[in-house]
Parts: sequence; C-alpha cells; structure tokens
Amino acid sequence: MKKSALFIVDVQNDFLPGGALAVPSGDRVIDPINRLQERFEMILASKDWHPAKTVHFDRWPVHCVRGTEGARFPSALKIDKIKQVFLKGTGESDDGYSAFEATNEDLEAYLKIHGIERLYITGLATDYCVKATALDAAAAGFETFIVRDAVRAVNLNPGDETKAMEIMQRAGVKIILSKDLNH
Ligand code: VGL
Repeated sequence: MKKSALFIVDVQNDFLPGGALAVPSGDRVIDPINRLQERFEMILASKDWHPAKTVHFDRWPVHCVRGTEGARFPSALKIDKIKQVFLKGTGESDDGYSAFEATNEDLEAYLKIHGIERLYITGLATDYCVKATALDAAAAGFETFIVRDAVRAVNLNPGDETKAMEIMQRAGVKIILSKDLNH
C-alpha cells in the first residue's frame, strides 16, 4: 500500500464568500474536506500568509495578511487532525501560489521524511494555488490526485477551471471524486 496524505490548500476566510478574494462557492469545499479527513491519518494544509505589503497585491486585492481574520481557517473547517500547516507567499516579492514554496517548512522534504508517496489535493483555488501545488507535486514524483468535488476555481476568465484541469491532467495529475477515492 502506498502511503497517502490529504492536502488542504488555502481554505481560509478571505477565499470564502464574503472574503477579500472570494472564490465562487468556495465554502462548498468544507463539507467534503471534513468528510475526507475521516479517511486519512496524514492531513496537511497550506495557508497564504502574506505580509501587509507585497508585489502579490499589485495583481490581487489585499487578502490573507498573516495574523488577520481573513487568513484564519474558517470555523466550519475541522482542523484538529491537521499535522502541519505550510505557510507560503510570506515574502514581499513572491506570489507563493504553490505549497511547495512554503517558507516555514519544506513540503517536499516533509512528505519524503514521512514516506508519503500519494497526495490527494483539495481546497482553493483550482486555477491558482491548487494547480500550482499539484503541478509541483507531480514534478517531484508524487502520485497526485485532485479531488474534484473538494476544489473550486476563481474563474477570472470563463474556462480557467477547465484549462487548469487540462494542464494538470497533461502533467499526470489524476482527477477523482471523493466517492471514488480508495487509497
Ligand atoms: C490564490 C489567487 C491569489 C489561491 C491565492 O489560493 O488560489 N489565488 N492568491
């Protein structure tokens, strides 16, 4: 049996409806993620953890400034089983889309030390941080899955979500539904 981890990308208040950079229906990922957590021992998460001033905010509204309410996990998300949170976008000149760019902990090293070979990725947003994290995971040699009912896209341009899914699939990432997950 390959050892698996559930990875929760950026499920933070600012990415939910009403937040500073709301992902449409972003809150809909919470229930499936909570349910999936019952089926994993190794549960990891990332957070956007920006300084108040960063080049990232030239491109995006101010969001997920470290230490603020917008950067917190929503209260509906189950967090007691999360073993490690990877903080990214922490510099003034980096976007930090991928959880593999985390600066508090090296995600690739962490996964290798814990013998994880297979990564099930959930969270926000499909066309940015989920995509960047999945592409880095596949490139680093992890068997990588996107749990389709547990991710949502920003879709700044219509079709961004479809495009992101295609790019990930071309890179070897597999797209599955929670109900078909059998790790
Ligand atoms: C994200 C846009 C800007 C994400 C972060 O978490 O997907 N998207 N910053």
